[in-house]
Amino acid sequence: MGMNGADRIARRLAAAGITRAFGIPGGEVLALVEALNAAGIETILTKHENAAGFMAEGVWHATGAPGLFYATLGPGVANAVNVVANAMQDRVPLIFLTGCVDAADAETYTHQVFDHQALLRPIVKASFKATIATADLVIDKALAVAMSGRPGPVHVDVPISVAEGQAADSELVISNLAAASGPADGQALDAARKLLAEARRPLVIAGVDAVNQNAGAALQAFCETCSAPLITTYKGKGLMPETHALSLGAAGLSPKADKLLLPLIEQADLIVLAGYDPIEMRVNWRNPWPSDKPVIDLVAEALPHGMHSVTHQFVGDVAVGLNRLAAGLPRAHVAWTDGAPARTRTALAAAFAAPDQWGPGLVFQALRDVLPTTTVATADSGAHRILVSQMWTSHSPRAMLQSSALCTMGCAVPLAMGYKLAAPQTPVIAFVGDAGLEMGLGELATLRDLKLPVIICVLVDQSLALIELKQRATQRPNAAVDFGATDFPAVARAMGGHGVWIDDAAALKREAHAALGRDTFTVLACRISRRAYDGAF
Ligand SMILES: Cc1ncc(C[n+]2csc(CCOP(=O)(O)OP(=O)(O)O)c2C)c(N)n1
Ligand SMILES: [Mg+2]
Repeated sequence: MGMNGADRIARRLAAAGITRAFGIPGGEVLALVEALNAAGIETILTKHENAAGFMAEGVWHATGAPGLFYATLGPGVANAVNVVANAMQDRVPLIFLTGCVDAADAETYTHQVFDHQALLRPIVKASFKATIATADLVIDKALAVAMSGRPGPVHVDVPISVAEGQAADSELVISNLAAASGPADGQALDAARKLLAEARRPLVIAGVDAVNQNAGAALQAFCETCSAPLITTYKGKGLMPETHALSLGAAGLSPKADKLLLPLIEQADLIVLAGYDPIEMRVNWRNPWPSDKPVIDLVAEALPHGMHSVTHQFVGDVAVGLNRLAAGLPRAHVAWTDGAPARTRTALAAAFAAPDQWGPGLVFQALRDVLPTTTVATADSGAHRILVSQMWTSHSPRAMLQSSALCTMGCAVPLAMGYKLAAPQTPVIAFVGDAGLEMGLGELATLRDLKLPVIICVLVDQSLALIELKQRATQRPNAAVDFGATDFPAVARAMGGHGVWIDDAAALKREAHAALGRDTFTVLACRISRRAYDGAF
């Protein structure tokens, strides 16, 4: 029996290590769904295409293979726009397969038909349309583009006649692009090494490129060799264990953290940017240092961001770059003899210590205390996310997943689901606001069907707390930010899980412990007051 285009597509995806695909089929992708399963890629039904994309991202974090999701033509594609934009901004390698009508039909048939590629092009690294001769070839190209340099989403539009038409494999198969290398010997590297050797107050800022290039171990060795304190972005949390004496935790969205960190940056006589991509950072991180500050920038790909100045840039592998930079360093490098980084670390710990009374701070602290250090947490978008990102101690990279560039709501639960599906032994908790959970509530049914014991901690304040804070801070009248109470425990039960109201830390710890041993999902509905985040971050 010959192979159709869908089979050739599926075979290439399976060869790349992909084992799961998420989405909602329509008639136009049925051949693809059949072929994916035949190739050993399990197709998982979700309730919304957007959540499908985030589940695919969760699988990527757990396995290292690019995420795969699909949508049918028209409304399916339109529903996925948010997660595609997220993958672009948040540097996630996602392959997005869509079904479409054949070109000749599109000239005369209009029902559900629009130009998928035109819609998606501004928010993908590349968009391909498969033809019968190139169905497997475009998949190899898509995989290479999605995973190379700074990862991101790639779209492949598959016309029905291509998916269903018979053809032989194309001869030409694109191999993966060459691995990134580090800075070459030469004047530029010598100059940077000299700067580092002479620095007495070096400081390192690391971000998502370092995570995607697995540069954590090299980063820690570099910081220790140079006695340099480390600030990460939210995506960079855990690149070095946040319990490490040189860790100053994460920054990006909290003015309170910035107030302690920016003065230390000012004192630094050298800044080393290790895979730091400022797309995660808010306005305090625009020009956070003067343009004559010595800055060595190790980055996966050049980024024309204009967010800050650098004096020495090296494009390539961040870990190799760090190793090569430090290789020139004399032993027993002495730095920060006045102990300023340690004082900043102490001040940060005090600023984000959980208060004694019940509220979001105590929720995050209590859960961090009882959940294993191997736990993977996800966070949605909102006030809860900023506080939990500042408070949550990450022990390893990719242990706190979130949308910190696009900052979309509705990501935390499906990210947690995808991760848990691919790493069933790992405890997984999603932190989400009440509005964010309501935005994606349908996926609780998917959790039920997949029998995934994910823990969902929802902060119930009947408020778009982050937006309400901004509204009040700008002296605007209260409007469109408050909403009513949802009985989340009842919803959880109705959708096949377990749910409980929580009003104190002791009950929270007890219920979190019980959730770890349950074989279905648990919603911990933490009831907090409106305006509970005032002054918290
Ligand atoms: C899809 C989307 N819509 C709107 C926003 C703007 N926004 C950012 S935070 C937020 C409030 C979210 O409320 P909730 O989920 O209850 O979290 P809280 O701030 O209360 O912790 C909103 C509306 C967004 N980031 N994403
Ligand atoms: Mg809320």
